[in-house]
Amino acid sequence: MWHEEKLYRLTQKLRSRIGKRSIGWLLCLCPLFSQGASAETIQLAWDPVQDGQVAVYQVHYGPASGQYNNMVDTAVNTASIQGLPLGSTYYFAVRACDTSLINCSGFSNEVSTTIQIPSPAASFTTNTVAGTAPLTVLFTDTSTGTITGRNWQFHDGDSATDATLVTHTYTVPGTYTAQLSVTGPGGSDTFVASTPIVVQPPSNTDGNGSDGSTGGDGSDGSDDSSNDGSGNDGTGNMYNPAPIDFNAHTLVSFPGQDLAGGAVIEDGGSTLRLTGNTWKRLAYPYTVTGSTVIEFDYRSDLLGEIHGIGFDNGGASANPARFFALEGTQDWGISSYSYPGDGGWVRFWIPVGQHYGGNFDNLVFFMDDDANAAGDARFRNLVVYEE
Ligand SMILES: [Ca+2]
Ligand SMILES: [Ca+2]
Repeated sequence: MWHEEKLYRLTQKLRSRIGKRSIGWLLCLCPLFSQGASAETIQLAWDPVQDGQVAVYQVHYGPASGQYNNMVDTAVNTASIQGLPLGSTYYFAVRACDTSLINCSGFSNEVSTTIQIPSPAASFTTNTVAGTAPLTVLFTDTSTGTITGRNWQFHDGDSATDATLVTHTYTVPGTYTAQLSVTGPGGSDTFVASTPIVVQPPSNTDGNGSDGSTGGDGSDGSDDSSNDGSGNDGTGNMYNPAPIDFNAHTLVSFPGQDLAGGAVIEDGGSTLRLTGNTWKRLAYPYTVTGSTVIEFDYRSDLLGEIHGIGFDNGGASANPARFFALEGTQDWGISSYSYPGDGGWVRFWIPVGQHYGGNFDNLVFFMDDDANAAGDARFRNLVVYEE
């Protein structure tokens, strides 16, 4: 008993002595939080204590201020703490101890941080990037991160949500740059395919006599290469005559509709741009048959009431059964061919002859926007041909 009591007193004395000396240890816990590849890993650093007695630092931490229910030891003045729940806030304080781990300093200042949830990174792959309409493409989501929502835009007017495997069929020939947007608790991300999907018209093997006029294709080589070149010229298909040179045509106001803004010819004649509330006709005598196709690049930067194109024979009124409405806030015209509305160029392939036929005098381009006179529409590399 005596020995035990003596030992106890001696221990208390030592503790007291070391403990008093330990009071002088001051720790500044620097709020150096960084998150590594594994986002839930937190790095901490603090000023070292310049005292030979200090053998270990204890980092105490927990999900509430002053309530530290976790602790890690380290011999140096930094620590890496792993496995913290994403989105939670944690509080940290450090103290220095001697080798006994009994004699320790008080806690340093407390610091806290919220464990950030990493933003998802969107990406996808496709099983093909080219083919003949109708072209069915399998899209596979390869995004990373925590994802709670997906939005697929195929840019032919169709979209899909949520699924990680999506099959989409492009029925209208053209060049489509699909994109996937993902969202999660850490944010959102959008991935735009680096390689567009080129959908070619159904192969034309009937040796249509009108193809002989396609000798002029050379003049549109530069334009085609950025849009539908791989679909058209690459295959040597002769379905595509030279596009309209708008500079070679006279634009005529459509009665009662050509009210604001105007028409500008761009790209050396290959593009007609309408702005405001503008309708234009140009003389283009053509007999629309069951095989007639009108094909063009289209782009809009500002949405108006009706954006579109069609044939007509003059006159004072617009017949909605003749005009294709590509987009707009007004429900008017043939709306089977839709622009996705993202501001980029989209190739349209419209089988006009499947909607109407007969002899026509004009092509009509319209950018109707009576309310705001603020629309924008561009038509480029336009061709009319027999399929
Ligand atoms: Ca109008
Ligand atoms: Ca209108």
